[in-house]
Amino acid sequence: MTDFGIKEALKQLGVKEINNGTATGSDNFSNGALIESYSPVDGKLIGKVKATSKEDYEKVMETAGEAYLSFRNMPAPQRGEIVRQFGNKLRELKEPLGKLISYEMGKSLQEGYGEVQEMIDICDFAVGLSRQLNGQTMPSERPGHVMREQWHPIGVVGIISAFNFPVAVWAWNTSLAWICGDVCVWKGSEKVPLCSIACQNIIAGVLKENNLPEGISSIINGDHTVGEMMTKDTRMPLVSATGSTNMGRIVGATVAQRFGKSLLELGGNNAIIITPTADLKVVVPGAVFGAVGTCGQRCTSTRRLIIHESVYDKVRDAIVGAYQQLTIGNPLDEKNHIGPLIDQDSVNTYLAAIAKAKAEGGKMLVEGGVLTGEGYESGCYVKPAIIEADNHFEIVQHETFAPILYLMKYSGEVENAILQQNGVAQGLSSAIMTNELKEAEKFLSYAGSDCGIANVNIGTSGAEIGGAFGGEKETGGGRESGSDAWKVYMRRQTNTINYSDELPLAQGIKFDL
Ligand code: UN1
Repeated sequence: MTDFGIKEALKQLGVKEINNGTATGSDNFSNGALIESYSPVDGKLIGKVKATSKEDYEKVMETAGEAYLSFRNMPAPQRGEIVRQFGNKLRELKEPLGKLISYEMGKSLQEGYGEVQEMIDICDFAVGLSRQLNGQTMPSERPGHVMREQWHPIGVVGIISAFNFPVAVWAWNTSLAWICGDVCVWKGSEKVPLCSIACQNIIAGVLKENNLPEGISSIINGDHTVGEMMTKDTRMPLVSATGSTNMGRIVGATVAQRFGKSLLELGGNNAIIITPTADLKVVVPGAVFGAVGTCGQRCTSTRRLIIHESVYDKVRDAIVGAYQQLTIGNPLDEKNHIGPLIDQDSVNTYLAAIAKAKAEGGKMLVEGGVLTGEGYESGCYVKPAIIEADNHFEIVQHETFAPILYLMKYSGEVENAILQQNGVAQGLSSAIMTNELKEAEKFLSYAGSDCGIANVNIGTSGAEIGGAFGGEKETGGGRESGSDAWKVYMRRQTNTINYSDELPLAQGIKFDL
């Protein structure tokens, strides 16, 4: 049987059978237990990674701290040049890295390549930005005075990322942090540790070629105990964490306790509102890709369709029809639309959610279930399900990281749909399908969607790099990647400079000596 070039890809990326999971550039050290990485694609062991012990972590933080002291001296456009080279290496290695992502995480090969493309795009974005870390100047109320603000690097940035985007989310953070003059310590998900190893090998090569300290980029590996070392560490002024709301609640609280900053990108419960004038040609691919892409394991995955009652039957039938075309199987085989869920726990969560939705009165429109037989030996392949449900069902209020789509109706005006769309605890992504200008603008207004991302006539997932990415409410409030997200990786300093011979006080205060 073909291995779809996986062996060759691992070789090209320098991923071995046993890897040091604690690394700062060329200096690898790890004393912790071995983490085994099994592919959800075929259930086979891909490789092992040594977890990070407390002593390993201390070494990483020392190396990172030292690297920071020299890296912050490098002019920002020169740091941009390093990120440019990193982006070029990613272009060269797009194929093997995309394959590894697909094999270790289980997303389709196209999406694996897409993820590497997101890394390349953020590198390009960061290179341009490295000449635009601009502060403002302000007129002073005092004669002979100037006021300005400057943006300085913040220090050692901690990055915690999730299994579903094993590499892109790291790149969103790290490429901006680097051009800002920070150094990064990355804990990827212990479900996809080899993707982290591959990325670390790539950046370590670039740093070495440029004679730069290895501590500019480090990885650490392990479970939440390693995450805890980061959240409690006062040497880490910023922790950027992507993952579940439960994880974010703990990270946010722990980091806040020591007055650190956190950037949280947590769960979503994303809906598409489908109005009477919606164009089915756009609705069907938008909703179906949103719901089943990455096997429903994106934080931006479409979980709910809120459909106007006048078009409900037509939209439901079109979507149910499209589900019949979906092929589920090895994601490295490009004829398949959908790969497996990440692991057995995830399959159990999926099954429990379907059972709960049924128990709450949901009606199955497309039955789910676990696939068995040839090609499905890993036990992680499931059928995407569609359930007619009510927004207030407890299970609908909850983010289930699996391909389960809930359909619900609204009647009357778009405001009623917006109410349902906003009627969940999460606030990441949202969309409206309409050809009515007024409806679209209402949805985008202050009285419209309460999400960080609000789209018109496209789905909820697949955001581009240029925009700030993140959401409100239980999604955590952080913004990454585009727009002015760079500011979170820097500290702001306000300067007032007196070039006169007097010392007038602000607010006209007199203080004569
Ligand atoms: C995530 O699922 O954590 O908008 C990130 C999207 C992708 C990123 C998703 N660009 O779907």
